Amino acid sequence: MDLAQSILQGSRLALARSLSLVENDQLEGQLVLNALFPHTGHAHLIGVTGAPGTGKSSLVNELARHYRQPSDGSPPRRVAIVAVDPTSPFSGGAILGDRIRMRDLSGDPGVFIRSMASRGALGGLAAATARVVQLFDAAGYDVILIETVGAGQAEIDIARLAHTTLVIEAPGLGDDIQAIKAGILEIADILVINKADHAGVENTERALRGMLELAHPIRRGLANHHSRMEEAPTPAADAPNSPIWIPPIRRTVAPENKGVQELAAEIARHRQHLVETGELAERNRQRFSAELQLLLQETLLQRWLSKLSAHAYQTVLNDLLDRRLSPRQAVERLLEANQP
Ligand SMILES: Nc1nc2c(ncn2[C@@H]2O[C@H](COP(=O)(O)OP(=O)(O)OP(=O)(O)O)[C@@H](O)[C@H]2O)c(=O)[nH]1
Ligand SMILES: [Mg+2]
Repeated sequence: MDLAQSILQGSRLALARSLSLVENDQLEGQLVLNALFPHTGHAHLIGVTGAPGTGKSSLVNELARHYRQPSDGSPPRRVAIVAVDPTSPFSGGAILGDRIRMRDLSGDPGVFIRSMASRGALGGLAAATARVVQLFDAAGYDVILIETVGAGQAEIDIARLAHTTLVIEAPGLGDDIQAIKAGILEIADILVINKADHAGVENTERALRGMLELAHPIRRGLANHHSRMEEAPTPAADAPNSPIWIPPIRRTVAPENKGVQELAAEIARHRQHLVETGELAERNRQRFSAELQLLLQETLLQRWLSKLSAHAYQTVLNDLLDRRLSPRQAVERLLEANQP
């Protein structure tokens, strides 16, 4: 039986093997993904990002436990956890730490934990994460939690992958305006103040609200409207299918499992919002369109370059260096010399 079939039948071994093939974009991995693609599109992708040490792994751990044993009587869901560290290749320690904290989940056949470390280009890491997530989706994992550390472009790329993005802050970090990156707030669907047992929660929440208003002026308008209308029932922004989602702020204490159930409810509410407003379909459309264009570019370029002689390229490059051709003219020259 081939790898794809084995994965569909629930083989963890086949999944683990394919994850490596897919992560490294090997031909065999591409074939597995091709075969499994019709089985994707069911999972809820949840991104968890924020500064180092804010408690992302602890929260991911608690959320996973929640989905495995829902306290609201809903059936348990299969959970995949993808821990991505784009910051450095020297992150073995942090990832090992995650593994240890997540040990209590590791005996559960309904949970699969995968760590991914930085390898070369950051764009490459986001693409590799996308492929790994696709594989988990096809393998029948209902919830895929993607943890990323840091606050750079890589997080934003990875967050684009997720349906629901949680940005985790902690008191003492969050009340320093410097520490709150507007860029990261813009990708937040839900803001979480973890370590709410620490002093300074109020300050952090106030700072976050302030930053949210700066980051989302339209939302601020609605939020102001909302607060002025406090007495009036059901302001527009609170309606379940309002087209505008105002990122809620939630407090948690991960090691005590405080606020986790409420956070999970907020995540479910966001998912429902995406479905009801048609935003989920629209996001999928945009994502696939971007992926299609990227692949098309890569493939066409590779194909075209493979027909170009090294000599022709060097000649034009020299003309460019000697300022006989501008970069644009150089491209035109190459296109003339190497008609598709
Ligand atoms: N007091 C308190 N400590 C917490 C809380 N959540 C996590 N911690 C502790 O904070 C430390 C960091 O937690 P992690 O879950 O590893 O944080 P992280 O954001 O995943 O860290 P990196 O992946 O290294 O960025 C650990 O020692 C946790 O036990 C919390 O709500 N309250
Ligand atoms: Mg972590």
